[in-house]
Amino acid sequence: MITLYGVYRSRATRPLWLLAEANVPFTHVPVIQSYRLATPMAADAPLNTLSPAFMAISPQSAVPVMVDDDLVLTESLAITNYLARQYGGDLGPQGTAEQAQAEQWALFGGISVDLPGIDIIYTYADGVHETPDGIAKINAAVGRLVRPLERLETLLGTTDYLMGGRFTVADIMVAECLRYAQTHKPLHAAYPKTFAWLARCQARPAFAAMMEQRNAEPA
Ligand SMILES: N[C@@H](CCC(=O)N[C@@H](CS)C(=O)NCC(=O)O)C(=O)O
Repeated sequence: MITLYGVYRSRATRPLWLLAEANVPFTHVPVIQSYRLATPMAADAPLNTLSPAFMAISPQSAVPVMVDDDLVLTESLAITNYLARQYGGDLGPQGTAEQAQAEQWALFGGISVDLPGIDIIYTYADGVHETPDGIAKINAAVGRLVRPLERLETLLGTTDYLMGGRFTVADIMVAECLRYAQTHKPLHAAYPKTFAWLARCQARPAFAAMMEQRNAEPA
């Protein structure tokens, strides 16, 4: 039985979207990030990333975490890949070459796309995107995205999806990493095929269902 720890307002969206696509039963434990609480160690604090009960499962003190029988996994993209391979049918890689490609897309998303996107989304969320510092931060993040987005733009000129000509775990992982940068609209005009692909992925009912749960959580 799968247990997924982590609120929807976290990188848990990656495995949560996959689970919704695959229609797999699981137990959801909405562990919240400690930094979002004034007193995470208070006796009446909700279960959070510093709670001893959670740290007993994952001393790294971050979400998401997945437990499936004896297997405990941290890292959202490793969890998503595992779930796809184990329970995802065609969403998962078919054969060795696709396994390697799925790993490649996980690393691509996690290393090249996720953190510049985080810089962008927090700059907007903090309301400083029009200040000189905010503009500089966004420009630096956009600069780090040039090579990965050019790569996606070239690929998506030849195929509708990242792997195997069909929607897969690779699309979920990279789309969720890119969602953070989506806030910055000039990127849409600069990389139209990439953002058309993102819109295609986000038009899926499982994405909408996942986002509905996310939006229902307090910000
Ligand atoms: N690379 C990790 C990052 C995990 C991570 O930073 N999670 C954040 C939420 S998205 C967290 O749990 N932070 C907890 C804290 O700082 O207290 C992954 O993708 O799983």
